[in-house]
Amino acid sequence: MSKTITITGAAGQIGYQLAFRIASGQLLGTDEKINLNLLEITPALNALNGVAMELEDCAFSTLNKITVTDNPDIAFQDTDFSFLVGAKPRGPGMERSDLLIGNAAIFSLQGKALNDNASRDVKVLVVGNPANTNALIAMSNAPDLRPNSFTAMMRLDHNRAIAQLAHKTGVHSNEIKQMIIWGNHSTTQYPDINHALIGDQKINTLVDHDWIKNEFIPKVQVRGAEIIKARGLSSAASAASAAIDHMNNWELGTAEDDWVSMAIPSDGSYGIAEGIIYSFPVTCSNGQYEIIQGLEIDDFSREAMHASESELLEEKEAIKHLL
Ligand code: NAX
Repeated sequence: MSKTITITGAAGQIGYQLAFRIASGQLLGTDEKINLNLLEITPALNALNGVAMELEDCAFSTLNKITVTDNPDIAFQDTDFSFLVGAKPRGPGMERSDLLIGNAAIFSLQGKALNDNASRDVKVLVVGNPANTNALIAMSNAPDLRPNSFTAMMRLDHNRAIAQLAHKTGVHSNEIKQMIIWGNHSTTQYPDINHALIGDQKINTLVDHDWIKNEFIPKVQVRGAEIIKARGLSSAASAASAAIDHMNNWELGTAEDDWVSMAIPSDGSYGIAEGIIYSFPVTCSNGQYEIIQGLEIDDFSREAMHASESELLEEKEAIKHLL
């Protein structure tokens, strides 16, 4: 048996990291053979051919076949897992609404191509920004696929939050469980540690509220900008790693005593409006995700969760003609 995995924007920074890790078996394990479909825009095909040559040169035992294309219908043919990474970058002087509309065109086209060509059980992860609204557009253009096949990436934010908490409390990141990022992959996201644990101890009893509010939350929200300042380029290897974590947990399950943050179609849980792709804490098993229910939400959290919801509703309003 083999699985078909699509990466869009595969000649870009994140794509370049992702392709090699997936091809080497880090997504599905080394027993699964992989057909890799790599999509790019036409001017980047030459660079993409170079990526394909390097993939061949790795002689990975897990890599069955590589397809290089600028045609979404070919890229999504029978795809089981799709990483939608390629997106229009924000250029100088570009307004947020221009970015939304520029990307809406890409993601409506790719949504249609998924609808027409993908496996009916496809799992789609949108990484390209604005990721949540791009996922909504792709989902809306794929009426024959299940809406819950469409997700957007919050896992980098989730992992960043765990790393900051590990640093602060002096434990290994493995020991931190039940972190949550609510909302949009933007600076309105709400990193919520009210339920996070080290062993059976609540982390919010170990750190003070001022640190959470004035240092931790802003640090996680603007970590992407901090990386750009240091590296001169946006996060790429960490983003690819998070994308693999997201898809791996979705397909193969989350740890028994933990949950992860995934942006998924809201079902109204926690009073969040339906019809947006919003990040919730979820567990995964048997290839499905399920929202953790019944968490107590304090006033501070409620306000932060609604601010991010409002932003997503505004983004949706800006592209509603494409839904
Ligand atoms: P790059 O600019 O290095 O690569 C993007 C690639 O996508 C380019 O090679 C480009 O030719 C290609 N592309 C553009 N339009 C395409 C289309 N219609 N079909 C196929 N390919 C297309 O960007 P990179 O650093 O790889 O980042 C990719 C996206 O991830 C960006 O939108 C970025 O903002 C977003 N990110 C999202 C994150 C998240 O947590 N959700 C974190 C990391 C990252 O910033």
